[in-house]
Amino acid sequence: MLKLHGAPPSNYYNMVKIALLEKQLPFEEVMQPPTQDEPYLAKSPMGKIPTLETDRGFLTETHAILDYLEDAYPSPAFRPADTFARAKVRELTQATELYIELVALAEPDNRQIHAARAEIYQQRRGGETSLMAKGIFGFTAN
Ligand SMILES: N[C@@H](CCC(=O)N[C@@H](CS)C(=O)NCC(=O)O)C(=O)O
Repeated sequence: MLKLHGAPPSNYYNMVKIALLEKQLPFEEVMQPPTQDEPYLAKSPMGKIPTLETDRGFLTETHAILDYLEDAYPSPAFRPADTFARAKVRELTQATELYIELVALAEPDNRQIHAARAEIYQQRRGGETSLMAKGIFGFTAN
């Protein structure tokens, strides 16, 4: 059975979860905050979420996962059959990620986010549970 590793506060995680639900695929959710700890890095080389566990191995990067689900389970289809319409859908999703989601995260005035991220990475280097796991995701990895 497919297993989705990650946590609901992540928009990326929710994109994959919605895809799985819309395609009515049986899957299990494995609560996992982002972490630089082993053994999660063996599943997700950047330590990011989401990760999809398949019978052929682990997949990361949301768009790669969505492409895989669409190709492996074509019905019901997310992407229109028409090539131009399909590109327009991709244009919308990619623009949303690049110019809205990522810009919001990188907002230069948002010093608190930058400070928190710096602390998170510092803690990871020390091998402690990350602030992100405690504060944002509300739980720690097993
Ligand atoms: N490019 C990745 C981005 C995923 C991502 O940034 N996820 C966040 C949670 S919303 C994360 O794992 N952050 C931890 C980190 O950046 O180390 C994807 O498309 O899946």
